[in-house]
Amino acid sequence: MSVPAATRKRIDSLRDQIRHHNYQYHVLDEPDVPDAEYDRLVRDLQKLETEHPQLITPDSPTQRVGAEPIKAFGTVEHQIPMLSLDNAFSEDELRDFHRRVTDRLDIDINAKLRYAAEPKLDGAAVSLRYEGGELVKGATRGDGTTGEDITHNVRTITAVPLKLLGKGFPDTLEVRGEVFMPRAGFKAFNEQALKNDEKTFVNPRNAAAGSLRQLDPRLTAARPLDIYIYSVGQVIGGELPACHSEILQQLQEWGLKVCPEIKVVTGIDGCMAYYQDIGSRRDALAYDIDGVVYKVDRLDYQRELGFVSRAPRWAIAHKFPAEEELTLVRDIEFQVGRTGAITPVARLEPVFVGGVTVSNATLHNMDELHRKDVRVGDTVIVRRAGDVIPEVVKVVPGKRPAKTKIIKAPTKCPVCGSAVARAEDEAVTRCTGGLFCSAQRSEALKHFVSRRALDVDGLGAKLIEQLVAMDRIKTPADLFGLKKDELVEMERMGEKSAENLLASIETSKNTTLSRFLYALGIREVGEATASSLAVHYGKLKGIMEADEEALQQVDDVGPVVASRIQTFFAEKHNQEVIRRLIDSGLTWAETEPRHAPADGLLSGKTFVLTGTLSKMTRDEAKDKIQAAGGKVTGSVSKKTDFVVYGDNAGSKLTKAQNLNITTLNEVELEKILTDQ
Ligand code: D41
Repeated sequence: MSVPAATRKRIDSLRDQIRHHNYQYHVLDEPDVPDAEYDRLVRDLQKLETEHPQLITPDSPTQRVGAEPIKAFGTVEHQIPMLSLDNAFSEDELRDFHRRVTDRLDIDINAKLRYAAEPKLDGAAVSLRYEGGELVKGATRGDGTTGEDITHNVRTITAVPLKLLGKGFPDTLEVRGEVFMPRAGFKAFNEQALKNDEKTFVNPRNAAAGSLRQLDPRLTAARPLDIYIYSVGQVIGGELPACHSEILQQLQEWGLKVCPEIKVVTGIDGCMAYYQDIGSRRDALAYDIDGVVYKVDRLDYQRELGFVSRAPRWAIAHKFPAEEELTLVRDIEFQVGRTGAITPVARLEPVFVGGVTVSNATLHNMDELHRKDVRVGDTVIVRRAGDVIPEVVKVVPGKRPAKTKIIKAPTKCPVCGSAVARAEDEAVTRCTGGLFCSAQRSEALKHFVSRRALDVDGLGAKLIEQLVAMDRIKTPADLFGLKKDELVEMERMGEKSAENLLASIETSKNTTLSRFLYALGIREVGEATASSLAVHYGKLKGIMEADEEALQQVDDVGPVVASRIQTFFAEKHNQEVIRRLIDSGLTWAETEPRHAPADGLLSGKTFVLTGTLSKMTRDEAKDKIQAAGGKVTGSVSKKTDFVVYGDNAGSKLTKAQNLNITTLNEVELEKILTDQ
């Protein structure tokens, strides 16, 4: 059957357009058409290909996912070995590297030698082979000489072009890079796996490597994988630029994805500045990295330097401090928090981990302590990642001494001796002493003055503990009665710091309703809820007088939170503290309430939104429902009246169906918004 030339042309044009949009979206991160337009192009192409299957080519953008699993992995010989990287664990070791490089090149150690600096991704190294611009082979690094054929799986990674863009690329172009799973995708994947009772991954690196080792490409296609290309392997029939950084730039123009953080720096100072900068932004990156890599930028220098035993002399990985280390548990003690929560804490032999010396690590709660079976005398793995509180990950069983001490749950508060209690549905044990317990008082005060609450500068933990211990401060209101002469009497308090502290206490009096509510430390009322309450009511009085039912009209306030808020403000003691705070001059601007209309079309109705809506965003849908008096909550329960679902709706929709709750698609939602 012959195909009209116009149809062939249309198919080619659709493929080119789709490849271009893929490139904009996945490689440059600058989508240039709305999703709907892109989807339309793909559908048009799919339709033409179904009508003319003889025109389907392997490099068509519709052909990413093969239909059938493969039986076993083939092997791939790397024509040019995939080298490994040497590590530097300190600035000194980096300086040694730079000295070796400049010595061998016989250039001045202080000459402005250019390095390409890039983040070191924590994923799986792969090789991609393009022939005539078409992706023909994908392979794992393996032992550097032989890897596994994972062509069927790399094809499913949307950031991997099946066909190179533009022209001028070599006949054979083999590139190397790191396949990784961005943190958000990793989290979502694990959450879904947990729900489905399926295997979860310990970290994004294992997730990336595991996903590439699937026999069924449909499984790999469902994993949120991404790639950054960081070097070239075999090149036949074509020329590349003379610098590593320019090669990467060229690869990007041919449609390959390169890390946007790559920078050319000069000398050791340039490397160190880059290391500090990336290190400080590490937590904000979308993916895990474990260091940075520096590569001598000039290829003629690279050739001159060569390599030793599988690692190039012209590159080095400068690692961040390890986030996990081994150390000894000296003791296990219990800390009492602001809400009375009693937390077991391991006192450790100090150890350098995650860039700081750690001597305490949380064990979270009694259940965790028992599950991990941590005992005094044990050797444990401690972990400190980013700004997260250090925690005990697990015991090293082989290192347990003959004699260990097992810690029992406390039967009374270790600070004030009050009884302890544990709510049925909670993992934490709490001290029932309330503000009788000095630990709870201190912690409540620390929270009250913290940066995101009243933000009082210069009132540290030690000072608060002293003031509480001497009973000088019993409630936050006492803070505003502090005098200079008594402050000067305190440990490590000079005249100047006392004056500064009083000044910042004074400044803190000018605050916002949202900060004030957050500062009160009502259980379950974090910053987001405090802010919702402030917007909804505008005035403190409204909140203090609201009953539980009314409170539940506020965004994200469910029955539990509503009850906590109501109980807090019903307490005479709390009312008294608030009155005294206001009397001492605490102020904020009050606004008009932004209640949902009580007589709206949807008043009294509770909605849950799930899946991807196509006509409006979830936020827009929420605004519309609220404007009509309805309430939008996050989880489906018997109290939910409607569940609005879009594409890829998950467990919330299933739950709604099980509970016999009315479900609405977008059209049906529009309908009840206008004419119910
Ligand atoms: O981000 C990485 N993980 C990364 C790995 C990177 N940015 N650059 C790398 N460069 C090389 C050389 C210098 C040998 C081309 C690497 C790796 N190698 C590498 N990854 C796994 C083993 C070696």
